[in-house]
Amino acid sequence: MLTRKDLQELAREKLSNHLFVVVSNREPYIHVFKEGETKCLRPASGLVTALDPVVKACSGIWVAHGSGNADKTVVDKKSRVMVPPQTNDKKTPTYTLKRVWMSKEEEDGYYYGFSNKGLWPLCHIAYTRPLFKYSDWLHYVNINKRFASAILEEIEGKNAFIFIQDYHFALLPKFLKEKRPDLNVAQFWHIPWPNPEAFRICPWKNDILEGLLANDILGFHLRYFCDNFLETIDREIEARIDRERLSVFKGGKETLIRCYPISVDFEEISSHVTSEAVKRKTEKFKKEFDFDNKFVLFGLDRIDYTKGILEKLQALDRLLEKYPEYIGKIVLLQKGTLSRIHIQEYKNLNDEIDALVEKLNWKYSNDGWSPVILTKKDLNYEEILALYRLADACVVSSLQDGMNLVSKEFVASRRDEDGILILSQFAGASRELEEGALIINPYDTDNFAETLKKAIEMPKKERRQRMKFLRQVVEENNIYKWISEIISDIVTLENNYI
Ligand code: GDG
Repeated sequence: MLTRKDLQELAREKLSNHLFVVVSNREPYIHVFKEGETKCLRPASGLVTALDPVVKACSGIWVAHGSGNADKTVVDKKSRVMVPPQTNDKKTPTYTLKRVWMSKEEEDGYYYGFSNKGLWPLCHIAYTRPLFKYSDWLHYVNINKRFASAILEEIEGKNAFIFIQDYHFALLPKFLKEKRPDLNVAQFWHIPWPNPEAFRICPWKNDILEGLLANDILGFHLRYFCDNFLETIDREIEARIDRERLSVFKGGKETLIRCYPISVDFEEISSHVTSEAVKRKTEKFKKEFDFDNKFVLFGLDRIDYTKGILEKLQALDRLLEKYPEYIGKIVLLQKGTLSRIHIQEYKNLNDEIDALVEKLNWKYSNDGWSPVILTKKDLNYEEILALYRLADACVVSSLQDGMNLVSKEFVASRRDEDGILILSQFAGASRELEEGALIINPYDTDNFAETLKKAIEMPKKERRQRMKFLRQVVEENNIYKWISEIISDIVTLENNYI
């Protein structure tokens, strides 16, 4: 099992001659005005957990959109700030966060528009129609160019590895390589890659594919997404595909297509659950919610149409309809994290979820009991861990999901080797976790309801066996393995060994 220390050593050893640059839309530290002061917050994100130690270990640079309302007040003339803020002992390693600015109009076109009304539904086949607007596309192109300029400014005269995150930057590799063909550029696409039939409707599909093929390595969570990408290339552009090497040659340049399943910091989560802070939160929740003698289902999702929250509620409805003996004995605690609320589909979904919860609670509630507790309150890390530990089962019912970190966090938090994972077959995580989890098809309401029943009735011994197995898988395939494999491949590629 690889640890944070192994990763830091690998980064120091292999990346010492290069500047390591991570690029993402969301920043790892955000400055906000709060209660009359400027505060530096660390957004809860699996990506930050994975990449923060690497960037620290090699004193690299992280380039991201400066979205905090106090972000501009703390940066230098080149929009840079050292993070994390130094504590008194001054021993914490730091790195440079370079912020890229954009107007509301640009953010609307690049982020809400092309990225999230266009590419997000295009890549997740969840039957929400993608929307392609030329004005959004122009903003997307311009913001990709702006990120390229910001990066090029920082790496002038230096060797660098650029590690780009996600679908917000499909054109960035090309803009970088046009100016600096010597750079090593890798990109990780955190969402699925669809089949060629689905992808072909995008009006700017060739620009996107050519942009991505400027990478030296392009990573996906699953082999299935790599295969879809290669199929898409085969159908859409002139390029040679080497299926054995899993690579594409275009204009004399090779791009390796690789699968790296993302994960979580198993060790950290598994030890943090026993902390006093998590215990205090657990006690608080036990008082707040009446979970005594109830089978507790827990859901933690961004309110997004890909996450299958309505389908989860429908399955619970079916269970109670078919097996009324569970009325009063089961409760679903669903945390819905508000997301992309400027987009109409997300607003509508939020309303539909509220209405369905209201309907179910009206239909079944008795003696002060209701089947669903829906909360949208911000939860901190300790609160999330406390809820994972309080649950009998964690229910992930995504209609499509690149990986799904919630399922892996739940497993990592169950140091007690108890708890059941109910997992959609359409979440990338199901490839690794199918043996220990109860696998569902969220579109099949009856079968989903039967699976909930199976979970409620599962003997303790089987719960333990399954959880033990799941924990071995996540412990071995942790976040450090994910990033170490990517770094090793980038380095090997540079030495022309692959
Ligand atoms: C994309 C892909 C892929 C949620 N609410 C709160 C909170 N969270 C945290 C969870 C988890 C993360 O957010 C959600 O990660 P997921 O992987 O489940 O989903 P996406 O946001 O859609 O992520 C996905 C991922 O990228 C990584 O590649 O797995 O497939 O769609 O860590 O714990 N954290 C806190 N409060 C909340 O209220 N603190």
